[in-house]
Amino acid sequence: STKPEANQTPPTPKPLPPCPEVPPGLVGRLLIEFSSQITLERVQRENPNVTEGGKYTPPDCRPKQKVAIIIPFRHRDNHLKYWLHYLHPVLRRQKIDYGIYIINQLGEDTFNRAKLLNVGYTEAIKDAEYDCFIFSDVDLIPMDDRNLYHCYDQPRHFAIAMDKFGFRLPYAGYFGGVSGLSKKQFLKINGFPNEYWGWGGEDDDIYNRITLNGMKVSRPDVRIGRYRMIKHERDKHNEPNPQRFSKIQNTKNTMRKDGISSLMYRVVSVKKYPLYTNISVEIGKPP
Ligand code: UDH
Repeated sequence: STKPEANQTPPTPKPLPPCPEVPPGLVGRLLIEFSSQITLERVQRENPNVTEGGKYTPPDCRPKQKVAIIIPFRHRDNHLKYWLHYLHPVLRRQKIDYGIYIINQLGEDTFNRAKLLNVGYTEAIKDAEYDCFIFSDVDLIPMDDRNLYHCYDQPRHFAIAMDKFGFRLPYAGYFGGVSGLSKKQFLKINGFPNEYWGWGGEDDDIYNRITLNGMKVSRPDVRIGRYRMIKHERDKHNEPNPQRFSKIQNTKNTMRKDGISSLMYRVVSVKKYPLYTNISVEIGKPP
C-alpha cells in the first residue's frame, strides 16, 4: 500500500529539559542520627535507581555537570554505611549526575588524605567524563539538602558549620571536611599535595594553593552549610603530623612540583559495588 505507516520509525525520544537551578524536591533541614544500625541491603533497597558502582543520573532532566564524589578511606566501614544511607537520597533530590569513589589506602603505613584525593581525581576521570570533583570525609553528613553538591565559579567549601566546631567556621581559611573543585580549578592548583603524611595541614595547603592562584573560596550560608560528624577516636597510623606547621608556610614553593603532576601510586583493585566504586591503592609511605 502507499498509505504512510505511522509507526515505521521509532519515536525520537524527547530531549530532556535542563535541570532547574534550584531542584524542586528539596526538603531543607534533615534529621541526622547515628544510633540505629544500617545495612547496605537496606540502603540498596531504598535507592533502587542507583546503578552499579554507585552512579546516578536524574531521569527527568539534563544536569549541567557530572560530579565525581571522592572519599579517602581506610577501616571505616561503619561510617561508610551511614554516609551512603544519608547521601544517596540527598544527591538524588539535588538532581546531581554523580558517581561515588571510595579510595581505600591499603596496608598500615601512615594515612595520607590529600594523596588519596589526588588518586580519586585521576581514577575517576579514567572511568567517566567528570567535570566536577567533590572531596568528602567519610564521617561528614550534611544536615541540609539545600547545600548543593556541584561545582561553583570558585572552589567550594561545603562543610563550614560542623557540630564539633559549634556550627561555626573554626578559622577564616578553613577548607577541611568537604570541598569541591571543577576540573579546571583543580588543575590550576596542580591538584593537592602528596607530601602530607598523617593528620593535619593538607587542607590548609589546599587553601593556600587556591588563594596563591588568584581564586577565592566560595561557601554556602552558615545556616545551610551545617554538618554532623560521626564521633570517633583518632585512627591508628594517622597521628598529627608535626611537620604540618612549617609545610603550610611553604606552599608557594612546593605547589608546582608537588601535586597531580608528581602523583605516583599503584591500583591493586577496582570493584564496582551497587552503591559505590571501591579503588584499593598502594600509595607508599613517608620518606
Ligand atoms: N580516614 C580514614 N581512615 C583513617 C584515617 C582517616 O578513612 O584511618 C579518612 C576518613 O574519610 C576521615 C578523613 O580521612 O573522615 C579525615 O580523618 P579524621 O576523621 O581522622 O580527621 P578528623 O579531623 O579527626 O575528623 C581527627 C581525630 C579526632 C580524634 C578525636 C578523639 N576524641
